[in-house]
Amino acid sequence: MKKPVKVLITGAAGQIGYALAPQVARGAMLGPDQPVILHLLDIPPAAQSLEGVKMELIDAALPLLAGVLTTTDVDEATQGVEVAVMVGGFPRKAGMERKDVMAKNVSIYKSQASSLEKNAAQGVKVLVVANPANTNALILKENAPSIPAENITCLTRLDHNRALGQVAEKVGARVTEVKNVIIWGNHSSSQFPDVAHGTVGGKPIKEAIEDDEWLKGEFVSTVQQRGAVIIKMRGMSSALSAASSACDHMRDWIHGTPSGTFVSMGVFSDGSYNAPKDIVFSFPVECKGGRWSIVQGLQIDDYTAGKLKATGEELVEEKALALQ
Ligand code: NAX
Repeated sequence: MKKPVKVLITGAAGQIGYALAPQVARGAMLGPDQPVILHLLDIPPAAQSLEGVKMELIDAALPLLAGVLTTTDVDEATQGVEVAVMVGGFPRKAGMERKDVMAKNVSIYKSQASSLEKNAAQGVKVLVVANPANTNALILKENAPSIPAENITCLTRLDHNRALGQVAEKVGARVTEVKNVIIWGNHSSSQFPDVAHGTVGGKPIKEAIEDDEWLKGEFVSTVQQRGAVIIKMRGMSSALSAASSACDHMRDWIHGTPSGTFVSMGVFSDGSYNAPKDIVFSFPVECKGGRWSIVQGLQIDDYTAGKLKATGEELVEEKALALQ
């Protein structure tokens, strides 16, 4: 039996946490033979609910679950973790300015960054889910200088998976037949879902669909606005799909992407494809040996370049707001 891996989930009493914890404990993130010890963190008002989540995890008798720690103490939660999924954050409430929400999250991510830096296992891999995901990840990186920048990422895999799903639905294919879509930029409505390099059943998506108007119009806006539509339909934001995508993100990062397949991850920008440097930007990446690398050499037309510029500018603006 392998040694259990300690996995931190912050905001674990929330919607995504509730969906994510059992998926991790069933091996969806680290593999079907990898035991885990879950470190579940939330804030004091959610402490009782967090205990309830722990009780359910015990009741589910999950074979890979080697332990559950529930706590409202950040330093206890980050102790020895090899994987950290940062779901906790401050939501935007009615009447709140964007900069006020940002300030709240900056302060959360600063203190959690310091705690991870102090207590996490060397080589900890961090995935930020909480919004504004790219900028929270950037704040975390800035405040945990001893954690390598390449170990800090944010979730745009849900948007990527939404794009795969839309293409599959449109052509009536299984989602596994759709490959190499890209989400560029911010996990916000400025993101650009791009199918120019994607295939379905081995055929370029553009040839399989032959409807440029749909690909440039409805497809893009459906992926960009999907989160808002789910809120309208469910009365709550995406949780099942966010949790599932977080597992996909970490699994591919750790175990690798299949040869010739790339996925979208929010990673620290090196300026590839003219994206601004020193922000967390979603790129197409390949993963091997526990490391990601940005797929290079894709042809970018003027239309796409304009979309990348716009989402990059939004991220630069967010960064300025966060650093105020
Ligand atoms: P919930 O409000 O259900 O849960 C958030 C949890 O975080 C709560 O239990 C809260 O008590 C806790 N929390 C707040 N401050 C904390 C702190 N300082 N330390 C630890 N825990 C803290 O939200 P949920 O629906 O689970 O969404 C969580 C986050 O994911 C939100 O920021 C949301 O906007 C974001 N999302 C990001 C997505 C992505 O693709 N990157 C998609 C889904 C989701 O919208």
